[in-house]
Amino acid sequence: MKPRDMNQDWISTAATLNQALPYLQRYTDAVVVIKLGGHAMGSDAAMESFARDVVLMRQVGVNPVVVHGGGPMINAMLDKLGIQSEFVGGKRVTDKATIDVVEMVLSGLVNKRIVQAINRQGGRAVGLSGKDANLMYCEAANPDLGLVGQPSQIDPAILHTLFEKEMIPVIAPLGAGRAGESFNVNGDTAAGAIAGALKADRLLLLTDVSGVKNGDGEVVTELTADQIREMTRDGVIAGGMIPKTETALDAIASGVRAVVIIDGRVDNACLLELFTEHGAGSLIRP
Ligand code: X2W
Repeated sequence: MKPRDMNQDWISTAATLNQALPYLQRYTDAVVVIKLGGHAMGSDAAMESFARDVVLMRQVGVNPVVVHGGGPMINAMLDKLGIQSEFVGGKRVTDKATIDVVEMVLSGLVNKRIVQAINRQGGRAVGLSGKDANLMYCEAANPDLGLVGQPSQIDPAILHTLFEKEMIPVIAPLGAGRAGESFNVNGDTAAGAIAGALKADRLLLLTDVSGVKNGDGEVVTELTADQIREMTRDGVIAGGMIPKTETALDAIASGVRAVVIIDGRVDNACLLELFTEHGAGSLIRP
């Protein structure tokens, strides 16, 4: 039953919708690539909320693309199977036994969990990996890392086909090798390469930090690519933020209009960024 009393909550909900109009208009037909990391998909409630955000985007005419990770889920399965795993420079050293587990976990469990969550909210999500319709070919990133792939050729045609049908692509970061091998691609790297090939309007990197911080530890809401390079040179950007900002710079160099590093733990982080004046996290532009 609809509540009849016009309490403050409902009035502010209506006002929020009203104020969203220019943002909704701005993003009609926009391509928004969202990287959902394994750490950001903890509880079923968080997944449900994320799925609603994505379905809402699609409902108002945005073309969302979800590229996911799943590092913690891969770790759990490798543990169960007694397979040792190590990371070098933020990438998982991947041998033949490991890639089989990576593919099973990402393309199987994680991808289908996201697809199902979106479809339960009324969307039409389609699960893919980089292997489907030649979406992402890779080369070995570094011989020391084994089957870790660097995307070398992206064919986004399948994504445009899905956009035309108002379907939501959900992509597991595995790539095909020219010799028939499978490559494990870091989720951020895959999201950046796919966003670049689509010349996306936005790449949203959902993380578990509140954004890029300056020397005083405050989140910087807007940065240029040059500022990112300077802050990296000065050691202000360091550690786990470096792969994110590198992905952002690569994506911008290949034609993505802006990249946003946002805290995926905040409720409705994607909506806050796209459809409110407030924005969220750190916006990086050319
Ligand atoms: C990652 C792929 C999953 C991923 C891995 O094997 O863990 C490499 O490291 P998150 O949750 O986004 O970290 N691949 C090469 O990126 O997951």
